[in-house]
Amino acid sequence: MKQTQLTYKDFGLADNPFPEVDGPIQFGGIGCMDLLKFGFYNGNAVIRGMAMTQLLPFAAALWHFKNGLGDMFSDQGTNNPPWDDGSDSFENAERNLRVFYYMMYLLGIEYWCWHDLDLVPFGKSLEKFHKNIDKMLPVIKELSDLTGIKVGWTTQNLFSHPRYTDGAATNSDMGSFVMGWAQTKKMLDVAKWLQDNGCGATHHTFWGGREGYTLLLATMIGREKRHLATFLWMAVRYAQSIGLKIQFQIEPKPKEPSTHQYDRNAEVVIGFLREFKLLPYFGLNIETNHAQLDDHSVAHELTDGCNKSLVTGIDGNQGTRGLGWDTDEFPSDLMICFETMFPILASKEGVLNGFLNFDAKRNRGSYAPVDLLYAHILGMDAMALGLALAVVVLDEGHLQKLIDARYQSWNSRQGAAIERYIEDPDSVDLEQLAAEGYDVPLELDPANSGHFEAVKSIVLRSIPRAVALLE
Ligand code: XUL
Ligand code: CO
Repeated sequence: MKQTQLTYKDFGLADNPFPEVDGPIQFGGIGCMDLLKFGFYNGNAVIRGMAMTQLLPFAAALWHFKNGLGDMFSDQGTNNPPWDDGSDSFENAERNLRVFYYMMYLLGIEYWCWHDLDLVPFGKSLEKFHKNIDKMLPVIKELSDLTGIKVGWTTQNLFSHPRYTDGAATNSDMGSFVMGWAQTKKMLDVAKWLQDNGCGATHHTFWGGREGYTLLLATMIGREKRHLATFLWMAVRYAQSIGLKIQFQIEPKPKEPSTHQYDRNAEVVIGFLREFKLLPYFGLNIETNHAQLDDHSVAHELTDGCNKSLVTGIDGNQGTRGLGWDTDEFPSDLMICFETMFPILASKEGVLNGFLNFDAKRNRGSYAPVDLLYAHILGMDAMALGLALAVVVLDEGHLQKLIDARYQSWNSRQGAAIERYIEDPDSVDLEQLAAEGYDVPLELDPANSGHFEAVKSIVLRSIPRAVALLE
């Protein structure tokens, strides 16, 4: 981040989009009640020897910045900010990007993520659309040079255009596959340009919202899955052919808008990638609300991915419990934020090698421009607290002691022999082991209890020390 203080004018804006603040958002101290300051996120804190920006590599989502805040019951949105004239013009798109950059600058967010369609409107043809993207790239460079804020990941929107009603890679109509490839290839070229011009774009995401089916009875599942794998192989080989080094990532989601999405969850994606020999080329971008839609927690998804060193990003948000659809709310639930950061910090890498993207929108009722600041401040505060809580729980060791005790029986010679069995069939005498099974006491040994409630108490009682870490 550049040191000298910038104003909205430096971003090429005629009017101040956020007159409520006169410079970058500051840390106001723990629990500070000035809501335009951070109350937990302390950009100067150093935890585990790492800067906050390394531990929490926040990214903002351009699509939600521009989200009109309509919903399935009303196309009429509530978000009509003064800088947006509602037109499909290039100038309007550019002004939005400039305000977006200014917003990130104020918040101290160092990365952003975008679909092709977020940047400029599609317009009348794919050709014109791509020309407009090219026209905007120098603006990205200007703003990136001004602020140091870089693109985290790029992606392509293969779910909004009517052409993609039945998916892109998995469409029954090959024309949609081909058009989807044109959009994808273009975004890989764009990523190459951004990289070559010092604007970031180290990651590229595939979220297949309609890569699944609506009506199973009308669908050739096997053929569609193979088409999806083909599409991904095309991206891998094309990137290689243009010398683009980029971390590809799949963002799983079980459904919505499709009835069933082929990239259902981490486990399913890992199996799919393995089947089509794509595993070396892809990571996982795990989204909290998607995990919830799969009736799982974000911790489950991240733990699955982290165990295989496959997590390359997080879309940090949350849903409304029990609602059943993707509400993409800014994270505010401390336990969810703890569950997000815990598997990352507990992993072999110990840090997220990717972006913590706020794939989150304001509530329909929060339509003031300043709510963009409140919303990101909320998410950053919540994640900082979740991070600190994960650090305390991990580093103090109380949890590990209980877990070690729980599994202690496996530390015997016999436990080690059984654990070796897959690789070494001679390590277990199957007859002998079954004979010993007759001698296993039928009563449970209290020494082996999981003490699950005590485990939860450890987390709760770590909160005060977590708060202190952020001071
Ligand atoms: C939709 C979603 C997408 C992806 C990018 O649920 O999460 O915005 O993050 O395509
Ligand atoms: Co997402």
